[in-house]
Amino acid sequence: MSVVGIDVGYQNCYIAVARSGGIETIANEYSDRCTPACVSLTSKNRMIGNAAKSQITTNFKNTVHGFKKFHGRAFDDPFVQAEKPKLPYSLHKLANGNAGIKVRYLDEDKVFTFEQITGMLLTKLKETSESALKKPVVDCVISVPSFFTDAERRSVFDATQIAGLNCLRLINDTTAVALAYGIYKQDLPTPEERPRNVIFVDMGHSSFQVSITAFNKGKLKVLATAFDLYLGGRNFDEALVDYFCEEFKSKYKLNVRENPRALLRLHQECEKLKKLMSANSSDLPMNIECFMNDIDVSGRMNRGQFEDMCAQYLMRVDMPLKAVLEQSKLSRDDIYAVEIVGGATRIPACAILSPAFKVREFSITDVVPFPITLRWKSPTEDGLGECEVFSKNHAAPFSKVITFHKKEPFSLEAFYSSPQELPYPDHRIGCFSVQNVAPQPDGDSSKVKVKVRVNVHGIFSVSSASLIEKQKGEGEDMQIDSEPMVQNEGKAEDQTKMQVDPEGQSQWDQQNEDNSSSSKEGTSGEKQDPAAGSTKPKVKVKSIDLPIVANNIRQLDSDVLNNFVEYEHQMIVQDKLVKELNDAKNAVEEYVYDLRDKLCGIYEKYITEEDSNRLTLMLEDTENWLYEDGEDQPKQVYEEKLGALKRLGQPIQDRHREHEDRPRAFEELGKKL
Ligand code: ATP
Ligand code: K
Ligand code: MG
Repeated sequence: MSVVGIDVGYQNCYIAVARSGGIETIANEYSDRCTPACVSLTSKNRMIGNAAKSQITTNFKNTVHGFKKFHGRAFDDPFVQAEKPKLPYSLHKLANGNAGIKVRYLDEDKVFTFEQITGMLLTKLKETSESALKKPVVDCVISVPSFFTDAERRSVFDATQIAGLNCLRLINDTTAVALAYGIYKQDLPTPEERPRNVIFVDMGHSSFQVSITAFNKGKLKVLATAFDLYLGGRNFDEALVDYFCEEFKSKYKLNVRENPRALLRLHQECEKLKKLMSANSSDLPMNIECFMNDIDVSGRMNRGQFEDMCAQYLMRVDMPLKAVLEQSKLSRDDIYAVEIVGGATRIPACAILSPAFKVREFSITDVVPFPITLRWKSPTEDGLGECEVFSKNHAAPFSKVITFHKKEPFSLEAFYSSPQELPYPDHRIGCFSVQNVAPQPDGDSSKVKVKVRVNVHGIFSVSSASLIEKQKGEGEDMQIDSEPMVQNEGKAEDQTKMQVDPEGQSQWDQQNEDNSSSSKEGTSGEKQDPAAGSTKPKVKVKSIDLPIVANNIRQLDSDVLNNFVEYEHQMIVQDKLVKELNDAKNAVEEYVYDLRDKLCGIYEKYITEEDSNRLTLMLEDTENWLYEDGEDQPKQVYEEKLGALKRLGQPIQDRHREHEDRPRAFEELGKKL
């Protein structure tokens, strides 16, 4: 089974796969290595990717693009509200308060969540992978911005479920770039040597991300990440759009902003102009025919002028670069290189996960971008308290065990502890209730070990809890600490080691799960804790797993998610039916053109003039029918039409072939004699 790496961008998506010769980006049916992040809903089907992009200006109310940052967000979220007036499609407030979209689909008003929209996009990318690889694709790695919070990550993860993918890892954009950089380097410093520090800079369409990563042979460790959430290619396009809106207002008295279709066209033209300016410093024209009210518009722009217009954006590039240096406490002299990317360059990252392609073991340690705090309370006991469980830039994935002493069920609230730096309006992550906690038979508090974790996807959870039954003569464990104790479980490297075995499945995920399940033995927390490991005697204790009820903010209910999975499946079937119908219709059209050409060419000698004229007339009728009554017929009608034409065309074709074959047959016979 192949693992594909998918870079789901705000504007562009790329798929990479490891093949025997190296890593390859997969081309779609348009021979394009980049698939637009665009979904268009119509009265008959869905169009996704390139086909949807061509609908942006024609079916603008039902063509969804630029939606990546709506994942895991409330409708009332200030970011969503700020974007809303700029969108050609309608946002909708869902029952759970999340933002969704409202479109016409199959001639009905329909509301979709962004998990569903990204799910549709992923369905398309899955199909593209499958047709390129000629086998089913299920396992994938998806890149997400390093600044994505818990709710956003869970939302993207749900989208992968809807598309029927098995997401092995949500990898941070800049970490994926770092992995792609490091995996082939032969000259990285040995583990004993000072690491090589590299800065990665990713300017996408919607945002700007920077990381500092330290490399040694076989491993990378992200030291810090920083970002400007609202700085990307989009800003440059918008600067041009603003400029031309003003220009066309004064020059042609056109109010472009009031015409969504014209505005979308202007956006497309401005992006083209921007790209032209990257390669060309001279004055460039901007011409759009029949732009609005039948008016052709034109304007000019050059690189110098454009850079002046964008000075405010270019200035902002410095801040995140300074921030990563500051956080990592490195100076400019400690930096080996600065690698600048955007778009397709990052995706070779998936190679490491592919069993088909033997690569060296490479360990990845990422960071927790925002500090996470846990607060606990029980209904009656006092002992309300809180503790920062993951500091900023803490290694991830990572698990910790926290020991509580409790007589009754209690709940743990997780939240991001520095709201001022959080690019998300709600600092809560979720609430986790630890259930079935009871006092010991002698009335004392029970020892409850709770495991908290930031997993490979960068998602936080209270992943397990167990009650440790008191044993006689246990010594210091009998003491009741009033303060909960936090212990690291293992070194970060142990948690993240990824091994790729050439013939097996990608194992690192399992290995990670193994790591976590090993903590079910009561002593493993202590055993691996560097501080306590050597001094404490191993004691055999009885531990009972406790159920945890998790309630994460903005999370889809599991039955809702299951319905979405089912509905996606129905839509796939519907799209397939429409495709078969279109194929049947196209087959008629193709046959008409082909036969007509041949009647005046190679078939001329094999049909009487009278028959030929009659058949040509019939072909013409069929062609007209296709544009009129035959425009929208069931598949069967097209199949019958094609059958009827073939009954007339086939005998001519047969006579032609017979004639062609005859001399060849004589020749063969001649050879034999
Ligand atoms: P994000 O990372 O924000 O989710 P993305 O991954 O879709 O977005 P990329 O594919 O990395 O974005 O980059 C797309 C941006 O790069 C667009 O704004 C596009 O116009 C811009 N771009 C592409 N080629 C050029 C070029 N030659 N000159 C200038 N800009 C370009
Ligand atoms: K991209
Ligand atoms: Mg990107």
